[in-house]
Amino acid sequence: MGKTIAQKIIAAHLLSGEMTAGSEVALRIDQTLTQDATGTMAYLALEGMNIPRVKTELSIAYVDHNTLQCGFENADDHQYLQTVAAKYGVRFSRPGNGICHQVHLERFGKPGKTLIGSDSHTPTAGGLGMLAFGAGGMDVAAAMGGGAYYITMPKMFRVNLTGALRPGVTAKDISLEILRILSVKGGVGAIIEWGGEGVATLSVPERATITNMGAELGATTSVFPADEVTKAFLKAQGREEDYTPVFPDEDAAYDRIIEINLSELTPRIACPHSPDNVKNVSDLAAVPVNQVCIGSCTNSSLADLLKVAAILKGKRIAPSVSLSISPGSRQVLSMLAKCGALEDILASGARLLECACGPCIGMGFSPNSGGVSLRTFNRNFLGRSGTRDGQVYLVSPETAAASALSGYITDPMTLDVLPEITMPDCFSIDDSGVLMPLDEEAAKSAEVLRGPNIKEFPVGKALEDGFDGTVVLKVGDNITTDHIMPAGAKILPYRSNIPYLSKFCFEVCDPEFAQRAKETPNGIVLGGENYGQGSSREHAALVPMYLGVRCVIAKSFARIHVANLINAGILPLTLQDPADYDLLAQGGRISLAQIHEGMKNGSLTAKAGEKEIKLCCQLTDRQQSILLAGGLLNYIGEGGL
Ligand code: MIC
Ligand code: SF4
Repeated sequence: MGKTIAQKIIAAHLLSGEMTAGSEVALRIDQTLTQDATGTMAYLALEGMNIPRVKTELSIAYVDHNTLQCGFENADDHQYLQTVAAKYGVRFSRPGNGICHQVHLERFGKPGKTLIGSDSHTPTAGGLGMLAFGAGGMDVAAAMGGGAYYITMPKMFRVNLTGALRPGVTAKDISLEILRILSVKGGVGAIIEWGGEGVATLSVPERATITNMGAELGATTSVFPADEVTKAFLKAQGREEDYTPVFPDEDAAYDRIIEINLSELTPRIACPHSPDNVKNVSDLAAVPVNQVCIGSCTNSSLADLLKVAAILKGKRIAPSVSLSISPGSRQVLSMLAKCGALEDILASGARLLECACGPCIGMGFSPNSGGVSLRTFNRNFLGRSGTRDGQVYLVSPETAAASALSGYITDPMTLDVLPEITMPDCFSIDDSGVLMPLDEEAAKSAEVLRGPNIKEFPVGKALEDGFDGTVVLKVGDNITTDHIMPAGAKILPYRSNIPYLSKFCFEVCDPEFAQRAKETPNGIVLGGENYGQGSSREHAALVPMYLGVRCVIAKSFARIHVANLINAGILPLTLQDPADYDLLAQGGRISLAQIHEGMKNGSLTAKAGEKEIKLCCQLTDRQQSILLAGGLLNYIGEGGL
């Protein structure tokens, strides 16, 4: 039987394991990326592994999340990242050079290669035909050190695209449509491959918008074929030699096939507070808008911003609207400036922000109280914008620009003329924002600079055979890592300072949580479906571990988060009967016994008073050993890389 794209790339990188859905496979990783908000912990972990140089073909440390520098903290972290990268053989993308996924797409991604990144949107590179995964920082550190990356072999979904998009309908609308079809947990355990005749009509950045938002489906990753369009993109980036064709076999088998006719699609909008709460833009027309933000790793390419500039050209934004534009990279910004499009954007009244994540992660530009904010981003989780009652909607750049002009949610298909844009044959290339590491000799004596904001990496404790715990928090379905460990301008500077960060754990759900967890020995968190969806931040596991959480019991888990829990030494258990969720209450006592035996058998029984609760504990041998050691760092310390 033929192979899918993902199966071909996995087979070419397979270090161990069976390629049957549900089994664990170990993959050789060609490239890694980190960003600053997760990178500090990743490099602290790498330093702890005693490996003098990274062993990958290419590793890059980007600085794009924490660029406000409201105090010494961010600047300290940047300095640490720059010096640790130089010493360990990692390239360093300076603050202002752009958002990791956009820069990686432009300058470094390669079809047919594997990439892991300490950011959940690393699958963006799937737009180039690369197999790219989001992962926790410790897993990225292990891959930098030459270790394998372990995934559960996913099912294969295929989305067949037919027809072609009509003017005003965009790749973002395709992303939102698939979220409408599958929901935020519909991609869990699957790789999504995009195919069909409609693929040839989409540029690489458009494909990347779609693979980027595969993260919102919970998918392991998403990937497009690498074809003539990919080759032309790489050629325009001056790196045609990086092209390799990547296609599925004609007779590749998929577990599920979904059809989308591009010609029938209309502009879509995700309503608060979930990316799968999708409606037609036309159904919300006339909703007044306070703020519009254009940018993020989903929609900040040159083509996106040229379209925005063309819609804004010669017009002024509505007085009631504040519009921000964050170009995805310095390449995008300088090309906008050279061709005059930047002038059209500025003349419309827009505010230009740095080439960074910015408002997407609540680093500035929070909406007003209860304000309606239209964003071209990928996440609209409660409170993520920095304004708890902000009403964040996700839209395409075209919908965003049209709405900024009118002051109301506006379907771009209603605009009189929709601009045609032509892409340059050559992008302007200047890699001076990416610093090369020191050579091996110089690296030996190079100092790594650590400011007072860099605290020690917390390590877990070995998992005992049994303990009595307390449910310190009970939460519902689809809890995101933004609930567990919020980000935003006030907290993000402390990503390398777990003790300080811990004060804000679960703040969105329960401001008392941190104090209570600290005072309660053997805390247990009880969650619903898809617990830990969203980002790859391992802080959402390290911080609860630091606060004494030993175990999370949920109806189901999101892929990256469950790996992070294990890496932090927290036992993840699922309820065999989801109805038992109702039997357990916050504050209730739970006894776990014969855990070690239970891990081997895949199930164990917990006692909650008189009740017996059956729990699943499907862990590979490797995961069991990590938990027994008290987390990945201890396990590696015992020779487990
Ligand atoms: C996000 O979009 O949520 C982030 C911020 O990029 C995170 C990483 C982090 O929390 O640092 C992600 O997506 O993994
Ligand atoms: Fe940055 Fe937002 Fe993309 Fe996360 S989703 S990498 S915060 S732009």
